[in-house]
Amino acid sequence: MDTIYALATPPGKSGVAVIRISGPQAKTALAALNVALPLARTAKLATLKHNGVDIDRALVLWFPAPHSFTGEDCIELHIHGSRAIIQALFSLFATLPQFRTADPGEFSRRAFENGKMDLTEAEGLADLIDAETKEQHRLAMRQMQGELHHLYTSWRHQLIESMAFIEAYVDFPDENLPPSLAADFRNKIEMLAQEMQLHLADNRGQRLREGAKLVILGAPNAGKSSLLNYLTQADTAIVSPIPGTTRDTLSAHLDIAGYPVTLIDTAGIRSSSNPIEKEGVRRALENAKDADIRIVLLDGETYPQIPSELAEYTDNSLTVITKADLLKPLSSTLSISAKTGQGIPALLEQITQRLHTLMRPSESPALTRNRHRQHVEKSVISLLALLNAPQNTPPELHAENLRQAAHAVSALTSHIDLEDVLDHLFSQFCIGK
Ligand SMILES: Nc1nc2c(ncn2[C@@H]2O[C@H](COP(=O)(O)OP(=O)(O)O)[C@@H](O)[C@H]2O)c(=O)[nH]1
Ligand SMILES: [Mg+2]
Repeated sequence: MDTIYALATPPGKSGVAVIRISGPQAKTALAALNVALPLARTAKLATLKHNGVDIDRALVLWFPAPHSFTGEDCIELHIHGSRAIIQALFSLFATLPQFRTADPGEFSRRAFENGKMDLTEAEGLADLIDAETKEQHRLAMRQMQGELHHLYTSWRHQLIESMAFIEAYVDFPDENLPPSLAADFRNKIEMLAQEMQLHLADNRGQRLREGAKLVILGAPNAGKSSLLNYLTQADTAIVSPIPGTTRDTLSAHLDIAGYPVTLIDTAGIRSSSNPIEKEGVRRALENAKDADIRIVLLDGETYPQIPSELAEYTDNSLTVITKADLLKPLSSTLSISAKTGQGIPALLEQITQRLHTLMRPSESPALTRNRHRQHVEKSVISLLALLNAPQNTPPELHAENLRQAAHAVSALTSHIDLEDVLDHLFSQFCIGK
């Protein structure tokens, strides 16, 4: 097994940088730097020195196996974040036997291989590093701390228990299950299948991880680009009094009340003979179709006329009148101004309500990836096959369905024929993680 090393902090200049070293030869790095092994898991200030040259004064930490992030012998060097220091250390490590630089995610992969975390916890860690908003952060923490691990492990135990129960009858072909036990057994499986189906029906975790898509629609000149610019606090889109200025879709990432949102500005909807504008309108309508939230803007200057092309999009959308600064106060419909900001807090409040519905995490653990969905679906299919089997089905067949269900659930957390899944997951990490 190679000993691997990498910068665990971002490259470049910084006050402090951390180098991680993991593997059976990790100790030799300290020997090469003339540093005596510190007490386990205790920070020690030391001068790193090689061939008589002082390289840095650093904090040195020693984590002997198995009590380390990877489960292997690990060393952390908290050095000054200087390119020259990093380079000096890396060129030294390159000369040490069985040392090499780590691949992306290799530390986490070793932690997984050594049983320090299961697959869902590793995914949680990846999501935690990628988290950009408060709610994503909370969700990733829950997963990293083992929420899905506990749920899926408990499912697996229940399935294995049921399997053992059924297999006890496989060896006695003349005996049928006593009816009361059979009912009990069915009940258990039914409840488990139901719990899995509820888990599948809740897509808030997945949404939160991926973010919601919010599309702004409206006639040309309604004030769509002005709203995008106002919400992003930047000149993201060109604003002009010329109708048809925005022809392509523009997008920006926003954090609204802790939820990740991709805001999309579109070309104004109208019939046009200009092929470029036509394409813009087509893209706008396509985006409108799979939007999680649609905001339809009605131009305050022409309100209450609603362009007929927009009528079919006002259902199920937030309908908002623009240019409120030019209007007398309106009571019923929400009106906003991108010039003065009036009405925008109320609009954000309505958007937030919808985001809560789409993504607010519940008490029960939520799946966060398609990978989870696929395995849980497989497991449910096997359980339903069991439940729908005819009365006189031999116990072997029940056992086989349970085995398949358990296999699918095991794949959620552990190492089962999924080398490609592992490669994919761990390669998404940055180097040093
Ligand atoms: N008075 C006023 N003018 C606005 C407001 N929002 C947009 N406009 C003007 O309306 C015109 C069209 O705006 P724009 O954002 O480009 O509309 P889009 O075509 O829907 O993207 C521009 O001249 C803007 O300055 C507003 O809230 N108040
Ligand atoms: Mg525009």
